[in-house]
Amino acid sequence: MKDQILKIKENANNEIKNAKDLKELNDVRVKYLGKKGELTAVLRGMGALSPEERPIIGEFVNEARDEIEKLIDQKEQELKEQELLQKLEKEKIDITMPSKKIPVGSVHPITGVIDNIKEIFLGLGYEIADGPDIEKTYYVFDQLNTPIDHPARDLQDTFYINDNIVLRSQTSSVQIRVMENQKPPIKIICPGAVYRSDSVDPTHSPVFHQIEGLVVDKNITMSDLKGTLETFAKRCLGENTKIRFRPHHFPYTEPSAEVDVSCFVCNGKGCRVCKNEGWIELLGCGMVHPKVLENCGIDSNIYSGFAFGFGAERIAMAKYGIDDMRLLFENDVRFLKQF
Ligand code: 2NM
Repeated sequence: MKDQILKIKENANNEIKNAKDLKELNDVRVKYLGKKGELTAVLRGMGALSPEERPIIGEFVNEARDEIEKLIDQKEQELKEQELLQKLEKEKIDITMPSKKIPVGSVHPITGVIDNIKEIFLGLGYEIADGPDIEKTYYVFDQLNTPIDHPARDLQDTFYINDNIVLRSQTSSVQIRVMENQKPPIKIICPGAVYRSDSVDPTHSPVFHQIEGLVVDKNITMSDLKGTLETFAKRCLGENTKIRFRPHHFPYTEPSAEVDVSCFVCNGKGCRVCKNEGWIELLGCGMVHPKVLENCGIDSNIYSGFAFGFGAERIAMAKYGIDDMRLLFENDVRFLKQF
């Protein structure tokens, strides 16, 4: 019987050694140590032995069993390590390979222009004010000294929600709200979308973006307005930029003016961008009408102010030489990725 056990051990040993993977090793385990395994069969056959032989053979079987178990455990360890190494080898990544490029967008030219303008005015000590796009006619017209029969209130120019509510046609409504709620000194800019019932063409869009500025304090004069706009024009369009004022009329400012800037493309000589004028119309401005100040509860004998407004699209078009405003709204990536 001892010989039989030795033979089993030897066979088990060989098969363990030759097991190529964990599955084969497990088959060996079952074959020798399992319930129906060869060593178990030997134990079962021990009933036929004499009482003297039984403990001796029993111990011999147990030793063989321990040995086989130990060998299987060792082999299992080896195979596991081997498999791990193979797995690591197979999954190795080359961290020096160039990465896949993740496409990222770019800032829209209008957003870029507005950000740039905000930065310039923040640098001059202004705060940024915000307000609703859907606005009461009270803030868009009445408070701005725009009487009920004024052409700006025309159904043809303004999108009416009802008699008293419109899509704002300018961001001055935000400035009225600030003047009603805040005592001077006031120094703000109001960037935002505005809406006018225009048909789409190269220079018009029913939605565009405005930046309006307002300063109210004691002793604010037209020279403050001129200095501010000159500084702004230079920082926005280049240090060589000149500005000129032309008289104009707005109901909410007196006096009022339109401001042109010297063409920053040709320096005033005349080119495609300025249509050979040498000058580009940039913005409207003026000294806030005393009636507007009084409407907001600001004493016009103590305080005065200036205000100005311009379109972001106009600036973007001039700055980047864009000749059709529609390009700014179509959002064709082939256009947008140039900025
Ligand atoms: C412009 C032109 C001129 C303006 C006036 C006011 C307010 F609220 F103070 F009356 N805000 N903005 C103004 C003045 C806007 O845009 C072309």
